[in-house]
Amino acid sequence: MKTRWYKNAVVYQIYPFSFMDSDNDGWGDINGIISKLDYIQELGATAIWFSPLYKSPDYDYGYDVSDYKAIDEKFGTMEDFDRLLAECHKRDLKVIMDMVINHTSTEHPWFKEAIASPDSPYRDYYIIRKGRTKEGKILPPSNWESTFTGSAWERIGDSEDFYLHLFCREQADLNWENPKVRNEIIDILNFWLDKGVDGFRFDVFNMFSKVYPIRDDDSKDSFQKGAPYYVDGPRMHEFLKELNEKSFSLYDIFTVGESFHPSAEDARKYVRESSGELDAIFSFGHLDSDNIGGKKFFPKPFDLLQFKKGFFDPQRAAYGEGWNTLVLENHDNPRCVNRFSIDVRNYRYEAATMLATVMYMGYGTPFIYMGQEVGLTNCDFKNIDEMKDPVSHFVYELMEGYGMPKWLVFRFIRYGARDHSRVPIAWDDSVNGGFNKGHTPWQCVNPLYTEINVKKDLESTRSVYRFYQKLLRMRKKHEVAVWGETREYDHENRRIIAYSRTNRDKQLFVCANFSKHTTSYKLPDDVKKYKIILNNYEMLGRNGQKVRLRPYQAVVLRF
Ligand code: TEU
Repeated sequence: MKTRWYKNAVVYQIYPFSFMDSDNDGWGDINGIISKLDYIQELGATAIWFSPLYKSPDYDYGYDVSDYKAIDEKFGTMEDFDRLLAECHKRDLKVIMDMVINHTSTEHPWFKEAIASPDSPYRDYYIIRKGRTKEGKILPPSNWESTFTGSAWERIGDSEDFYLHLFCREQADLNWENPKVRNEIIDILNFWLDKGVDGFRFDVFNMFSKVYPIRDDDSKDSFQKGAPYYVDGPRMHEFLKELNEKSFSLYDIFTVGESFHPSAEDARKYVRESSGELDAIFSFGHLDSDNIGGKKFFPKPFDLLQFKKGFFDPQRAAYGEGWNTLVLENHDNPRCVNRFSIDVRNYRYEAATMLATVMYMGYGTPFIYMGQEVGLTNCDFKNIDEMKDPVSHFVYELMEGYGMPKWLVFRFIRYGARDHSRVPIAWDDSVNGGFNKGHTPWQCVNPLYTEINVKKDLESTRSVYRFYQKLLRMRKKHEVAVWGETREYDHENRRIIAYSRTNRDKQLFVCANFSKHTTSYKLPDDVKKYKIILNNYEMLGRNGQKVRLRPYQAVVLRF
């Protein structure tokens, strides 16, 4: 029976490499996570999503899985995991596993077998095609581009064959057309579900189905070459329905898919309860409001109207038919207080609490990325060598190849790098920010750790963590915050975001100033008599229907 518990849930995301290193070897680990579960529970989270804990050679830090049924040694053992699961459940924290099944590591035994011989039955587990010969040269089977730059095809040794990889060359795309592959995946999902995990986050799920036969992408406006042939492919809905029938529907779980630039129509179908596919997806439209064309490394001044569209559209699409997610940060994005043209130097607390209010009063399940709850900031990387994410390096090489000066390239990389959110969590001002006892961490610590850390935040009178607690408690208390319909007001306003949540006779109104200038805002006529139930400042300036919102001020009114 499906209770759909996820609708009332608050999910906390952990990137295990960098959360807590209990054995002082430089890597975060499962025992470290267990030692911090009370902290997560007290925040108000009710579920944890773990970025991959499986065995991996870490070309893409866990997102290249070489054994889906094993815990990677650096994180611990399967016994440690079982204990983690039990400790989470003891605290009423659900456990959501990351499932990276668009591709496997090239070190996965299936792939090794596949390339060992052209007659291997595993050959058809992957997407392997003959290259094209032109003027004596062997070229890739199509002009498709990898999300991580360059061709999406890698040649197998000196044969004429290539395999498809939409990410790193060490991440080979699985052939979902092959029913054996789908059965293997269902077996993996049910292995974890039988252990008692409570759900999955599916990595780039809307790339599972590709258009065949493989062909060149000749369109001029593709997000990246080939995307029309590997995003929202023709069998997507069918594949999800099959997983649902043979796995998800047999358990009371939450399934959330990370979508890659989905079409509005497909996005709606993926989450519609009557479709029987996924429970929710992540949409990142609002996070593209400070970059050019969805490309993270290319800055543009923050566009609040674009943020609003990306924030409200998925809520409207899901309301009444399916479910939505609310995301400000994850392991693929810089810290939110450093984005959206925010003056983080002067208003870190105000901006962190304003963003949380705007985001988590929306319709959908809140997702909070580790460290976000204390307003951690981007890392002041000094050079590219301090960055571990392969994407930062690929894009660096690409831009340098265009002849751009190194200092400029590095500025672009620093703007969008995934590394910012992947540095070890600063727990306090001791060595390595309390991440461990002094062993050099796999990734440098944010040099700001003595200034900005969890301990300091908890001790401060302006604690971001305490504000999050208040906000999440309020969400729990006012059911309308979970179930209410969202209605946007004054879309054209370039400083203020405003919306109501309504559920029968219960109504909330949220308004926030996204700028560092005090700004007046006239409340809608129906918001006449109200009570302030949340405010990230002590006071709210009022004059009749007008409110004066200070820099990054956000309020929630009950009316
Ligand atoms: O991300 C998919 C993805 O497309 C974005 O991460 C984005 O393309 C990337 O940040 C480049 O800017 C998922 C995972 O979240 C990510 O960590 C993995 O690297 C990727 O899939 C491949 O598994």
